[in-house]
Amino acid sequence: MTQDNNNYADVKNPLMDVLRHDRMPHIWCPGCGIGTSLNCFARALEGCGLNLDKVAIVSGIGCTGRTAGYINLDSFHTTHGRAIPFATGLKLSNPELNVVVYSGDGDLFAIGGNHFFHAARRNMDLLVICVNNYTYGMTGGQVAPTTPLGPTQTTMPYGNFENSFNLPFIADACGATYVARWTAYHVKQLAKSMQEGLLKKGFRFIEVMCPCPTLYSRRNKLGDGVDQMLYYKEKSTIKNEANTKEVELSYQGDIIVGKFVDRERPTWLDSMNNHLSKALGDSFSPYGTNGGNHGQD
Ligand SMILES: Cc1ncc(C[n+]2csc(CCOP(=O)(O)OP(=O)(O)O)c2C)c(N)n1
Ligand code: SF4
Repeated sequence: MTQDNNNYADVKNPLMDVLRHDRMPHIWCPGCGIGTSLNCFARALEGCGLNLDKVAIVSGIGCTGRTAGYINLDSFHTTHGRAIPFATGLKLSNPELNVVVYSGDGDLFAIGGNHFFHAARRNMDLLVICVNNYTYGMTGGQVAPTTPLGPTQTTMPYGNFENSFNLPFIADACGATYVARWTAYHVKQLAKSMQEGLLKKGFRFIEVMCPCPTLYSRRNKLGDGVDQMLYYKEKSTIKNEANTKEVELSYQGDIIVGKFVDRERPTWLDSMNNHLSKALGDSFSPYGTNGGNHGQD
């Protein structure tokens, strides 16, 4: 290292081992929060102690969907809205894998909403990380199921009049074992939460609020990525164990962040094995029980 001469050319980015250098530069706009969220995820991977050969990441389509291509894990960039069913197949065909779904709010809750509900209901053993930037970034800023009442979008030129989803409440009501929300401002808490999510079993959900300065903020005259970070800083309150019914978001309103749910439920595979062992006795061989060590050696 030659730091004395202020020459940092030889300094290795500490997260480079977790990223695919050959895929850089990335496609994200200046001030976009997706990269910040991915930095937190890379830190969580580095610190979690899992064998990364047994961790896989699955994304749908969208700006957030590009994450799968930039992270140095076995990664899959699937079709729009289908990250969860793809990840379910991956987990069930190789239960030793720790499978992470990383995608946008449009991908996971519009076209992919049905898959989200059922995977959570079944307690499929997946960590789902949703970047919520309130919009369909990649396709030009159409209204999303998370867009709050009020702001304009390309498909809502006079302001959005549709009610939006409260994502932690949906995840909680459908039975997720872990539910948290952070913003791109809360990098330490987010990285810790992602690490907890990686190490827990069952259907785990983390919402990450991120600025989309190019489409959402510019269209609504909210400034750039830094202005949105200031908004997150000033309007967020940490409230662990908050009632998820009460964490609804509104346009530039207060934001409740924290770990809202942390509970135990048998995963889909555990339930199937228990049920069929009881029903069929010795003629049934439980399937995938070493998936219990969940990405550890
Ligand atoms: C079946 C199908 N329908 C629609 C599209 C177009 N499409 C691609 S990305 C996207 C929206 C992505 O929004 P979001 O998931 O919020 O991700 P962001 O780009 O904001 O990160 C849409 C509608 C598609 N690729 N495939
Ligand atoms: S369009 Fe929005 S979400 Fe997509 S990379 Fe740019 S800032 Fe990020």
